[in-house]
Amino acid sequence: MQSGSGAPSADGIWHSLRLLSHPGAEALDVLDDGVIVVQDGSVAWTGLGSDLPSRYAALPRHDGGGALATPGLVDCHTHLVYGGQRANEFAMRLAGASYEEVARAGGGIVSTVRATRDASEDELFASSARRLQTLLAEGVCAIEVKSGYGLALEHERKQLRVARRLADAFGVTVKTTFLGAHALPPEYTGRSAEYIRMVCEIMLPALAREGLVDAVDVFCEKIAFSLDETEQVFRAAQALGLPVKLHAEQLSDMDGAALAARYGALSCDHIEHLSAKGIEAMRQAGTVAVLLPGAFYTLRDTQVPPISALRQAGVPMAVSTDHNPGTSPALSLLLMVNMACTLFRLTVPEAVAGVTQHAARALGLQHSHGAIIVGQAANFVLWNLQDPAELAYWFGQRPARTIVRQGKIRIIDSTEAS
Ligand code: DI6
Ligand code: FE
Repeated sequence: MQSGSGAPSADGIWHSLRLLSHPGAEALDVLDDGVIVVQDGSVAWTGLGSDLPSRYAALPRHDGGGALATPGLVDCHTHLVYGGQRANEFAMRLAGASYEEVARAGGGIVSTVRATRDASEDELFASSARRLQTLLAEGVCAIEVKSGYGLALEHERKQLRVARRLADAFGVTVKTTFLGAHALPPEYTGRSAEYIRMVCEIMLPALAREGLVDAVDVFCEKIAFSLDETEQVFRAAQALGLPVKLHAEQLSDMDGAALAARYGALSCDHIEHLSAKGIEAMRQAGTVAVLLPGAFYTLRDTQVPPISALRQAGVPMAVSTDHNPGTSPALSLLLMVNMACTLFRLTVPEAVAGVTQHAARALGLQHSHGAIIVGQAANFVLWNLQDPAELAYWFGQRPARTIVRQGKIRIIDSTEAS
């Protein structure tokens, strides 16, 4: 695995590809004899080999050998930067405790807050970098990273700074999301209103001023923040010109999705308990539904998100790891693709669009990521797979053969490199 600076340039003609340049939720249309031309790290041209314009003829050639090629994957919901781990809670849940019970017993998010506050920025960078590398090796080229385990200005800043450093160090697109309203920190017990005021008036404006915030999220839930508190945070985000997203209707229907849609949310995430009203509001607002099967699986949830209603309404569905130490210690986006099909009954094209085009849209990156787009930085993956359905079918494989990220060649599977 190569990090940011030293990786070789991907410039040249990538030919003999079976090219899936724009994964659509309806069908995965593969172009045989596909070509991607990369110049100065960007996609200069893409299409059929027989149509390749002669002006590119002198560029170096990279033989795809008939490999399936897709856009780089996008993991649009993660809590990647945190201290410690919570394997003890896994055992508690196996013994019968619910997520809410674990949280009420002083575990849960707040225990990760302690470990995150105790960690230095460099320690957080080192532990997050290891996790990021695992995701990147599978073909992730853009990732969202949330704060929300600091819950105090200096510690939220530390998390977001680590996210920015990861982007530079690994040459990967990172979108940062401020999730100061993730849980009530222990020092604010019984003073939720005061904490939210601090989030809106102090933390968010300061971090936004420092250029650390690309979007704002809230955990709207009975064990977290109310609808009213959520709206206060959204208003503060709006005043700063920042887009919002929401952890909505994961454990109960809080009517959060409709509120988020009113604020033009990029996405509503989890949404197991999403109502018909919420779906209609999301449809009207163009809000993406982000499905998180890793959390559903870990919590042994039984309430499946309303997939067929979302499909019928034409709400774009994305799929993500929700990587976090409590409810989704998942470091494989392709496993989430498989689970989205098996547990949520997504079709294969829906699940693949869910980690490419629709995931990009959930981050406001649809004009640069999630498809192979002329004029944008080259982010694509060549796979050791025949059929695009294999992206959803296998689990536990590392099928990426070659990864081009930000115009550079990041890995070449040693069995394929010659
Ligand atoms: N929903 C989740 O699934 C995670 N955060 C959230 O708002 C859980 C975070 C944790 O348990 O640490
Ligand atoms: Fe989450």
